[in-house]
Amino acid sequence: MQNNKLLHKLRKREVVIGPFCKLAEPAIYELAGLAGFDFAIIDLEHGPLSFESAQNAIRACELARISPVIRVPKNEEHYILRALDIGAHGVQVPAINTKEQAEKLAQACRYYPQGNRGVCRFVRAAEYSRLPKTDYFQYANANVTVIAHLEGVEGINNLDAILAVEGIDVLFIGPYDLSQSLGIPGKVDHPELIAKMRSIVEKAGEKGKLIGTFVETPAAAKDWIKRGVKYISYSVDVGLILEKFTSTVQSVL
Ligand code: 3PY
Ligand code: MG
Repeated sequence: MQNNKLLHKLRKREVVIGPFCKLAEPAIYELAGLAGFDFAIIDLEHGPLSFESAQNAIRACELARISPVIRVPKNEEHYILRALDIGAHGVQVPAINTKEQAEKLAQACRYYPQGNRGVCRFVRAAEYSRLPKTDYFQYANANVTVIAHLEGVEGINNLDAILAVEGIDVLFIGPYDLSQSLGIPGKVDHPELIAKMRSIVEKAGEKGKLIGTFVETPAAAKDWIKRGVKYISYSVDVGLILEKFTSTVQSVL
């Protein structure tokens, strides 16, 4: 695992920023690195990428010196171990609603004794078996970043229990799914949603837990950073390209 910029900065409690990415093209990840992002989230929940193309995206991230994170489709051991085996520096996992789901996630990301991640060292993350056997397992446990999405009313109702689970590095508020769960789908600026998000951020801050969320404007990013959010997922590769394409056309014609 090279250039783990994400973990390095989060351990110092510095703010990190990166986009969700739905494109498989390795140049996107090189561009993200050149732009100065800390990480890119390769989206296997909503994006069309396969694990094979995600592996190439990870290679591009490493060359570009940003941390590849994979958002897996769901909280399932098999997805998580494949994401980590191909070399993701972290996993981001949707819809964590209970303490038991959070524990299952934390354990799926780590080998014994912290967890029960399925074992194979003939994988990219272990340099295809070149890394010494015992060192690899310890190294992998110490260097993974586990990001749990809190994005439903059930999760908010269980917030205290979820915050107490060891091995969740970042609790990530998904405003879109949360808006749907609150019965106001897509209204991510709705005062009720913002109030809920602020109270999660405050509660997590009191417990010393790192918090992340998704933003689409610099103003929103700055506001959440001011409130203590450290993991800023800023928009989506395709959305950022569309925004720039559109403003370019509009500025010329
Ligand atoms: C959500 O908003 O639901 C996400 O998962 C991230 O944008
Ligand atoms: Mg979501």
